[in-house]
Amino acid sequence: MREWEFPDYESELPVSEKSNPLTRDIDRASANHVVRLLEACDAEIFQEETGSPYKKLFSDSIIKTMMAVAEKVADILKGVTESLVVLSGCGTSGRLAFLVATHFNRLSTSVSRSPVFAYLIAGEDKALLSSREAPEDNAQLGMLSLQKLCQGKGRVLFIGISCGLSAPFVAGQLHLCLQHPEVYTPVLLGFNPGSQARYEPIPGCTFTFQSVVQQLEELTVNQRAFLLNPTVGPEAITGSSRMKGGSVTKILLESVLSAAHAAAHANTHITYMGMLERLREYERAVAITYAQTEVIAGLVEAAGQSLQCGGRVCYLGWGSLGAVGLIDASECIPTFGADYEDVRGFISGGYQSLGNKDGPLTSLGPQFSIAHADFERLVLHTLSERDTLLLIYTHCDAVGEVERLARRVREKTSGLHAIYHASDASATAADNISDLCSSVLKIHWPSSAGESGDSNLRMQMELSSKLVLNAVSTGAHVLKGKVYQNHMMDLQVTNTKLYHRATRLLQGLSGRSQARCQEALLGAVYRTDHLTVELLNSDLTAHTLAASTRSKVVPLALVCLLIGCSVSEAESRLARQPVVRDAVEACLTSSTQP
Ligand code: S6P
Repeated sequence: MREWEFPDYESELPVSEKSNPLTRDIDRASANHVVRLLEACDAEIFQEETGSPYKKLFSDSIIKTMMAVAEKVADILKGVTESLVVLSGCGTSGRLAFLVATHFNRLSTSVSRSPVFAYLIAGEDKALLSSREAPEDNAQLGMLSLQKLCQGKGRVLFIGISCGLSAPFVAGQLHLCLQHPEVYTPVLLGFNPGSQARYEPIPGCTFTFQSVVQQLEELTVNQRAFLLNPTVGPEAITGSSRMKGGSVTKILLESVLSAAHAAAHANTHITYMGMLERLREYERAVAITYAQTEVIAGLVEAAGQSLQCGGRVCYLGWGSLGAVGLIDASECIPTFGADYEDVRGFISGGYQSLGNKDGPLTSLGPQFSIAHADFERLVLHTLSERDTLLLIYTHCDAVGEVERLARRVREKTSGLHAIYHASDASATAADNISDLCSSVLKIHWPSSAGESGDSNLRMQMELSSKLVLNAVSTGAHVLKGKVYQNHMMDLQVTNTKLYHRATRLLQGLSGRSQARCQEALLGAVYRTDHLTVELLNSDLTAHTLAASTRSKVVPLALVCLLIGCSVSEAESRLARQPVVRDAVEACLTSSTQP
């Protein structure tokens, strides 16, 4: 058994919020070591069940549930009109819902079938590209958006994704499904045991996530609801479910939907061995990716240097790999308190290639300019040697266009790198581009990879790119000192989950009571040493809303707690020591000295 699997290891926390013993010292690791630690954490995804108290990805019950859900999807694909498969979630979970739904709609269209997949994300399409953490708390919004989407539909298979079994937005939608079983069949996807689902009351609702899960569990007996919740171990950076949680979400959804697609359109059967093989393909994709640890570490190092000296990291991706880049970049804002310009994604063809349902969002502001043309117009002329640029493409993309852009970037900076996916046959095709780059992560996919078709190979390349980019953006922020031990110190406190996580972090580091830590947190949110009774009594939503306009809330609160100083004194201390990890360490040392 792993240390975190013992019942007394951080026993009050669900697995998704525990800190991973493997990465306790990740804040002190070199780029190379960071990548090896991430590899070790990702390996837990495929850990066998033997000896563990938890259900795992390869557990019999998980494979069988995947098969049963695939059968339901196949029925819908086989052509009942007025039916829909809805994938929904918040933050990364919603972004992956988008990525997967879009992929499978394109696949349906390619075999002349109508698209039946739809996605919902809390905060709508804006949230695909930017941080929108507050709507996650809104169960009513979840219900309304599902109701609106499914108006007039006779049958809906609803797949709600919440890695931590915690998002009220998704709980509301599952609740709606349970109220209308004649239309909806609910599926819940997440990575905690049902007993660890969030039990906190949801304002204005009679249900909690936990009560919804209990109802779902009862219905699983007759296959009127499904629960897909293998445990994959705590995240490398505590609570950062964009990492393992996001990867497993992608693996599970794609395995189920591709089995369903093959059953509906190629007359294959959904079998136990077939499902197992799909999962094994992803396990091999992860191994193929991490076989290149050294090169990935080089990218982490380069990106880390850029962030440390005030430079930027830009991902220039093609096709769905561009979308993977946009997603990774958008997550740095809430996770590390980053600015949108620190890590930024661009996709060839812009919104047309992204395929989001609301179309172009460019008018919403500069961070919504996502096309390569925008990059050339707005960013290219500002590049310098401080910046790191990553080209992300495959042998199937417009290699001539990749070369053209590479040449333009190279005129400005030598910080150009490439992530290039190639099948055996085309492995040497891109040498002109390699010559322009400081380093090339060339991932060769054996012809056996994606045996079941181009679509599967593409999805594996996406996962592989996700792992590399997660390593780059996480590793770069670790090197920048944004992580203390394996905790994100500068997280945004913009919803209740993050508020509670921040309070726990403050308790753990300062040893003060929950009430005292909440006071310090609120002091930092409102930048005051004198919290009024009115402020203390206002509800959490008001606090998380106020926090959305503030930076460095958690580090400030911690300094106040450890030093016993005023908020403004803490602000000047942090200004003197901008590396958050060093500031925290300095305060911890001085607070333990007599
Ligand atoms: C996590 C990411 C968040 C989560 C979101 C949904 O790294 O920044 O945006 O995806 O909070 O979490 P969950 O547990 O409902 O999937």
